[in-house]
Amino acid sequence: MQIDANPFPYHFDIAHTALVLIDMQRDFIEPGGFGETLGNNVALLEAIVPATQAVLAAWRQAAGLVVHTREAHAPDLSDCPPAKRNRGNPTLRIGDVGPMGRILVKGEPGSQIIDALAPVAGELVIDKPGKGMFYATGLHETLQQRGITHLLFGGVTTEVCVQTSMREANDRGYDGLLLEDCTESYFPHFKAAAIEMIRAQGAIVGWTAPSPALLAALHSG
Ligand code: TIU
Repeated sequence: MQIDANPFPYHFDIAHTALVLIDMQRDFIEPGGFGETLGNNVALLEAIVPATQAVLAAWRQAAGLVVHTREAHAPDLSDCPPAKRNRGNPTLRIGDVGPMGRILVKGEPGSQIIDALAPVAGELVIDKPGKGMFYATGLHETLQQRGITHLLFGGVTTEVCVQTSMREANDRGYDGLLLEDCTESYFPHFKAAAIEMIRAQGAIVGWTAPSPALLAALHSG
């Protein structure tokens, strides 16, 4: 299968490709979570939900593997480096109680994937303590066991957890493609810059494409 992508076409086989949705959890997308405690306007991120829903539905229809990640720490914060918790001057720190439960803690309401993109049986759900999806998660081994070589990315935020995960994936030998309208940042110019730097220099980190290009590939089979 081929996607009309930048900087050149992206070839993939559904059986060896996973759709990875990064951190589409309430903590980043709804008021009262981690994103807002950092001083961000979270409203911007909701705009990608319809396009991401359409991709998820089409990918499920095609029987492709789906991976959902959440940035979430153990309740005792043993996997949260003090440097991460103590940095800056947020209104609430990781582990503190906010309007959606404890900020960025596993099992709390804020750490749940938003309803519109809720995981279903058979999909992988990965809690990660870092920005990148491979750090301290065991995900590389799981994907290798399943024969996954290609990764299609969406999620938030583009230049933080999505870009870090794409770079980690690139160094591990995966061919990654970022779905441009299924990712967003609190800073639109950071999103634009991340997209440009990913696909520069002959896809130095990976490919990018608008989601209709993926849907067209799936429909033409
Ligand atoms: N702050 C910010 O842009 N992002 C994060 O802290 N985590 C993710 O990107 N998921």
